[in-house]
Amino acid sequence: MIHPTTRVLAAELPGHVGESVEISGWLHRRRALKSVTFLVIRDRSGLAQVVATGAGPDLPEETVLRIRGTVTANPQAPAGVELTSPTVEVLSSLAEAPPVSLFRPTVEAALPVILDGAPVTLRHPRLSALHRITAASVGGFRATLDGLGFTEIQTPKVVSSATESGANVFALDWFGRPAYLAQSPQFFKQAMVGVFERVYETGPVFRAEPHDTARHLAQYTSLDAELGFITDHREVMAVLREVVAGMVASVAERSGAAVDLLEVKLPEVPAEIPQLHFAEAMRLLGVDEPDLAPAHERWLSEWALREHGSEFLFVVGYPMRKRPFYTHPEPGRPEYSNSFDLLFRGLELVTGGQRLHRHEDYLAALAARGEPVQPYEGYLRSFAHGMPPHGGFALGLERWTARLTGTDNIRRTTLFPRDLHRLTP
Ligand code: AMO
Repeated sequence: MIHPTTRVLAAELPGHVGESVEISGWLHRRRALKSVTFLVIRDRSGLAQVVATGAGPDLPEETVLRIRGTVTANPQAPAGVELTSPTVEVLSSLAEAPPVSLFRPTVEAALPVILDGAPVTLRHPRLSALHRITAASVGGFRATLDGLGFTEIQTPKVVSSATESGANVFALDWFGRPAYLAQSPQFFKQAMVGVFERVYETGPVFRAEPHDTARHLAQYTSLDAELGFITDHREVMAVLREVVAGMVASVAERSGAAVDLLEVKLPEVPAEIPQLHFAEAMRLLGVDEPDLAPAHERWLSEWALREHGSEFLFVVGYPMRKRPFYTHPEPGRPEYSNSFDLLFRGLELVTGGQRLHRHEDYLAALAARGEPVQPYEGYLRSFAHGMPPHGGFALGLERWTARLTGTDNIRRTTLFPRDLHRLTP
């Protein structure tokens, strides 16, 4: 038998004025004045003020408490109510003090202190707010694609061949056989187009990138989608536009308090996101390179804002030689591809495009790159058995929340980052 909880959340207190209620949470802040003691209690909904007469219980901040008291209106209290005449029960006392003062409005500690202490430091409302926004974003990603007839899938994270390139894979021993941590669900999501037509996945991917930058992790969360029966990459871009708009709407709806706390300026997603061909981008930048450098991405984002009033920009038609072998070439200009990146506030957020879909095209593409067919046999079966023209994209979740919230380093939008130096906590 499940007993109905008698617990009232901090945010629900204004609806209970005059009643005796029970709240539970962490002691966020204790302030003893001459004749009264204020206890601020933090739960998943927010903060509640409790007023005890006299010295009140002398407990350290972060003690876990259950408190019974009377909900009393007080215009000076946060949300206009406070709990008076409290009885306080300790549910859990502390073995150690937190590494940062969680009650201060902002966390001034250096990034490594925050990351090392993640189980505690993330309790700070400003730090947990970032992750509430992430959760709302994933909710929006799912809801949008569910609405467009996509099926959610889960695919293996241990694989037998590299998906994106031979470099940057973590090798491991799988019962005596070589195996790798998956760099992306690319092959599986394509194969599942052959089953479901439209699929998506949210999950971890692994890149053995030795870069020590503010935008690279060795494990990140990839929001992937793939759809069949497209004409070309432009249909994929149209779906992506809907997905991004759905994510922004979900963030506003499901994590409004976090958005307000962090004073996040949510972007407008234009009905049609402006786009620029890679060749044109090179001309504007006055360079001739096979790929965009981070400084180029920043410049192009500023250009899109200036010229089109958009914080998003599609760069399409990247050179084939910089894209993976499954990429579909641009008809009539085979040195370019039917691929795109979506830039958001100065950073590459999404990569996607149209894929090859004919078996013989895959065999030719692998041969042209001097790659053996054998490691890709499982993948190539989909194409041997008939696949529609298809394409898809992958959005880096930690980058998304970082750009959305103006956060300087994607380690701050990752609960437990894994990078060149970091394997704990
Ligand atoms: P790509 O390798 O460009 O494409 O990755 C897609 C998106 O993932 C994010 N990203 C990263 N985020 C954090 N740390 C990293 N090391 C990192 N690397 C990439 C970026 C990037 O835009 N299979 C293709 C996608 C597709 O075509 O569907 C792929 O994985 O936001």
